[in-house]
Amino acid sequence: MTFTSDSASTRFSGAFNYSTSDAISSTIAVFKALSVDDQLAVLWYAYTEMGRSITPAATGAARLQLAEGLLNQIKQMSHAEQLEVMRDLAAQRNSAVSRSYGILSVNTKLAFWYELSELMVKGFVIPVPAGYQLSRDGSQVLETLKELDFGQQITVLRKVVSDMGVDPLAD
Ligand code: 45D
Repeated sequence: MTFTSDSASTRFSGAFNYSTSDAISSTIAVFKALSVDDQLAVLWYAYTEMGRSITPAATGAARLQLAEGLLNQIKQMSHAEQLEVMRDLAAQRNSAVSRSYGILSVNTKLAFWYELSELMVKGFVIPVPAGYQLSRDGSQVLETLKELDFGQQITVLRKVVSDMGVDPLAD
């Protein structure tokens, strides 16, 4: 079998596309294998890195209205309860908050996490402890995420936040 320059370039671009989508899917897979705490910490660090590129306008006020009740509820909770709620979401544990979250659209789920981060910055939500140590896999996920472009980062984030919580309408 011979290879023309044409097929070589096809193979090259195929490999390139593969490695891009591979970076995305492996980042998602490694993220999902992290401990619940590391998942929350990576999300938080991702937000601190991306914060400037996500404009409040882009997240859409209308979208947030759907999550507003949930966010207000969380705002009223003690720090310990807030942490528990977030751990329940990441662990897909069946709780009232996980079920309310589960019916949101994917973009509203992203907007929800974005807003939680804003509430953290404003001091309404428990902060990540200053000395928190990510596992090696956690740091790896974060580094890979930083190297992706914005659209690819969104793809990863959409997938991980859409899997969180519990879909009360599923089976
Ligand atoms: O004690 O609608 C630990 C666009 C350790 C446009 C902890 C968009 C133990 C369309 C567990 C760490 C696509 C731009 C404590 C939307 C311990 C549109 C605490 C995108 C205390 C929405 C951990 C929006 C804690 C995007 C408190 C990209 C962790 C939004 C908290 C991205 C983590 C939002 C939080 C992101 C993370 C939000 C709140 C990445 C939030 C991340």
